[in-house]
Amino acid sequence: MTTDLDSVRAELIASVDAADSLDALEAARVAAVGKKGSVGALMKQLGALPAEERKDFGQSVNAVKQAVEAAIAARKETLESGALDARLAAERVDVTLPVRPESEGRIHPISQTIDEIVQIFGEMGFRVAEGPDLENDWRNFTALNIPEEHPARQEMDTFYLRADAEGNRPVLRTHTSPVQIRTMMNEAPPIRIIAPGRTYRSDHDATHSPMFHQVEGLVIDEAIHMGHLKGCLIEFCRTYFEVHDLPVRFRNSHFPFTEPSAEVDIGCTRDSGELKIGAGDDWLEILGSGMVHPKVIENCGLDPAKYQGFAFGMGIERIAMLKYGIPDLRTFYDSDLRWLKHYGFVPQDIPGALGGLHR
Ligand code: 2U9
Repeated sequence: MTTDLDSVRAELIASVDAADSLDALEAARVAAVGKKGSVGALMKQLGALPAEERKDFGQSVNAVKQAVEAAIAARKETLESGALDARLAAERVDVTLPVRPESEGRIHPISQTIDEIVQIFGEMGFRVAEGPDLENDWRNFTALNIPEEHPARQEMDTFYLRADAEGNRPVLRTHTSPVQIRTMMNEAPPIRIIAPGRTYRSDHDATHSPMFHQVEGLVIDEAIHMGHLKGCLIEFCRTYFEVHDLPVRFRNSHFPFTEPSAEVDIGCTRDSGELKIGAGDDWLEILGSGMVHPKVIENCGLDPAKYQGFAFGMGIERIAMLKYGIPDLRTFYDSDLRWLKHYGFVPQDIPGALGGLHR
């Protein structure tokens, strides 16, 4: 019995052309020209043929094999370019779309301001230090050279918790200074840190909130002097307010934890009630500062004859209000989404030397 090679070839080519994926094509290839495929089965018939027919039959089977292989190669090319087209269509990028759709969420101005402050001092070599909101009396007052009879210690100004068995009353920290005390007690100089965070004072009116945010800074090393304090804080004020020639003034002041102490003012104008930061005939208080009191250095176990340093502190709400024109302190804590949409920042507003005002 001789097989009708034309119809076998037609059948195999049809099965190749019917393959609709590269996997299906491979299955058709194995069935047609694979080791145990149809063409192989035809070759096995050779032995049963009379000797004079073998050559012709063998050549015809080979021709079938070649035709099927050509069909496989052609189909493969078609399927591969189809797969590429499908992938290109699926991964199509419309380069005319905006870079990113504007996100719904907003960064709170307090977070944005802290990020900006961290960025500016970070570039000067400061790192961020943190501590708990609940502190002991020693770290919040005593170590800072704040005397027992100081008004800040009174119930009127400070939130105290119930006393423990030994009579110690935990206190909601009234400034972030205990973070600097912890750092001085635990780390060896040189120290260069800023401590942003929540602080608490028993005070509530249009310009005071019982919880507010501060950032304080501390530098301790050998031979630190007032020149370092001035250079550092002038640089901060000019970078934060984005006014490169902003006038900065150091005014004599007094704090228990620094000696000498200075309050820092920046130049401004107040024309017809509108405040404008920059060169002008008026001054605006921005922060407090001073050389760390030798007693504070000693309280933390360091030798004040060897180590000196400077410290500073500022209210974050206050400097956020001044930079971003937010008129009312109380609105910071209202969780009003319309307010946040107006004063908040989109996540792409990455704080940096060029960030902030130019939106
Ligand atoms: C240590 C030593 C010294 C931190 C300082 C001020 C001056 C200051 C106020 C600004 C406005 C607090 O938010 S505010 O009410 N702060 O004027 N803070 S020096 O001095 C320190 C801190 C820690 C160990």
